[in-house]
Amino acid sequence: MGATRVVSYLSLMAFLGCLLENSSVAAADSNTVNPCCYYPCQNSGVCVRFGTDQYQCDCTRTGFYGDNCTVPEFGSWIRLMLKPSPFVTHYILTHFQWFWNLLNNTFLRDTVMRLVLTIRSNLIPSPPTFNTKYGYISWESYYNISYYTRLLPPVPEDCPLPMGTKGKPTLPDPKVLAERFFKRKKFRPDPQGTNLMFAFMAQHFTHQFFKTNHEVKGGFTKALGHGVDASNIYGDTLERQHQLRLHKDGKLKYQLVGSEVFPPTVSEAPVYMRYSQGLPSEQQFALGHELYGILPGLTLYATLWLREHNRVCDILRAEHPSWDDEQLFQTTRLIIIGEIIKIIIEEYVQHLSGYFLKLKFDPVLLFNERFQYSNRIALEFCQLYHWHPLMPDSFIIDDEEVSYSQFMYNTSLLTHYGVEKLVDSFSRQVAGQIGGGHNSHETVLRVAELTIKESREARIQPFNEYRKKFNLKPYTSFYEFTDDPEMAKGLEDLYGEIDALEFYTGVMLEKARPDAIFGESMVEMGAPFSLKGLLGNPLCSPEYWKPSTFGGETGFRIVKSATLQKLVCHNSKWCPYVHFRVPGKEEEANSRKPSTEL
Ligand code: SCL
Repeated sequence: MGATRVVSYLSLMAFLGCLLENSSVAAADSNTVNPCCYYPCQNSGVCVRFGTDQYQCDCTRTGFYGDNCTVPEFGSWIRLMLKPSPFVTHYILTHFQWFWNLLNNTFLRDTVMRLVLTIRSNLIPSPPTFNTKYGYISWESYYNISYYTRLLPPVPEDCPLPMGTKGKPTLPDPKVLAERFFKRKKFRPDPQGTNLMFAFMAQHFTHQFFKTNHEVKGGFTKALGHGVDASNIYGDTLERQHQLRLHKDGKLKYQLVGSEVFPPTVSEAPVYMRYSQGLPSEQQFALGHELYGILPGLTLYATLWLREHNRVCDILRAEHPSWDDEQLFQTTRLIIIGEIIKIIIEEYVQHLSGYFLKLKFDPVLLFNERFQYSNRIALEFCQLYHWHPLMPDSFIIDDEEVSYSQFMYNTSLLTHYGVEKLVDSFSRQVAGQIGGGHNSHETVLRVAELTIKESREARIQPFNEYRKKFNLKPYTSFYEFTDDPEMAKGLEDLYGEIDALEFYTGVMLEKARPDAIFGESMVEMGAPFSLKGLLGNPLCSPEYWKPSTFGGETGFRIVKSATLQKLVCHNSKWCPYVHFRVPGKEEEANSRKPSTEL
């Protein structure tokens, strides 16, 4: 540890005196401020308070030393000199298509992919560290997986100001923030061409590991798998899983509507589902996740994965006639989890990143690297993934406009149009740009407000502290943060200082990169959590990643060759236009003809 350092607070005392008159400060009764409220430790050094007015920064293995871990060791100095900025790296990865087209066909694709995975994952502490109750390493924080973990400890309770020592004594009203900066004026389509098929995948996929327990305060989750476990398909408890299972041939229960397979009703599979009051159980779909009846887009994905599960069961049973229901079910579940990871990396993240590097899902890439095969979902990841600006003004289904009130809780839309037409419609409709503000539809605006409220209860550190944690330069002004001067002025009035800007407000309102879906911070902070979660899955470990885990080469091949298009077209009567982006001009011309082939 560096030398103990006493901080001088003369100017702060005067400042505090004036605050205390306003009586909104819960500071220690002595006139000392917890020095860790200043976030003095840089470069991921850990702040430990000593006495009342002293602190030490633990700079161990940060590559830096000095009282505040600000002095680079020789190796770090070299690395800092050579390392390109996130701006440059992102620029290279999203330009020079001719270069990437060449590189993607060589062994260098593996090399660059390995770099992307290791550099990103190394930003995520593993084993996990803090949580909402414990701002220091503790056994409870490690052991109690009911908590979301935290990358940065909470703002200490005894700080003079809500964000530590910067900003105003009270934070802006979340409702005011939502109305003034989040609310949509005119729909702004995503410049990357993201569609509703992507938006519903985002929601369907992430809700398996983001399941905040709202019955209790303190940053708890109900999703104890902490990653890609397909609990949104199979239920988050064993009891729910057993209700959803057919207990024959490994399959899930289903119902036939006409001649087509759909999820069973709640009367057939009695599980709790949230539907409008009074909706009879014969009309409720029974799904892995209790909320997936709310939007037909989620029920659509639930239907696709159910059909895929039962399809894989048939394939496995043909090769393993001796296997019992349990083994067929368990092995199929692993194949489904593998398919999800494959599709998310090679299509979903591929699309989101805008990279010309062809992303590759190949766990073998990491077998010679230091990498922990475990994952703990972080509260910050959950916060930043509230991407409600994706939602459009209304839904265009089979060329008909459907309003939110007609769309939400609609249980007949899916069976009426069928999987094919819904996939086709969602794939053709552009989603909203996530970053830059002013793009949240009224129907979902309250979510922004609630997310900000949650972040305050959890005492999440300022946006700029997270910028530093992810090796980004902290912003020095609101005018650098956004190129919308009205927003910069408004935020400055409300927050007082850029160092007091909150995390969620920061990632959502930051200026988007040119022609991109969101800003630098969302990518640089989201991608590490995302990739660590995908590759940290036990399926990707050397012990699991082999044919026998998936019932042999056939199952292994299904995982290694999964695509979104196969997910849809192996489980539908005809093959619609299916992608995570809206069709271009050529695709438009070709894709209007329905096809039955892949
Ligand atoms: C990304 C993500 C999840 C959330 C936010 C951003 C992202 C790469 C290359 N990922 O996956 O941009 O890109 O990981």
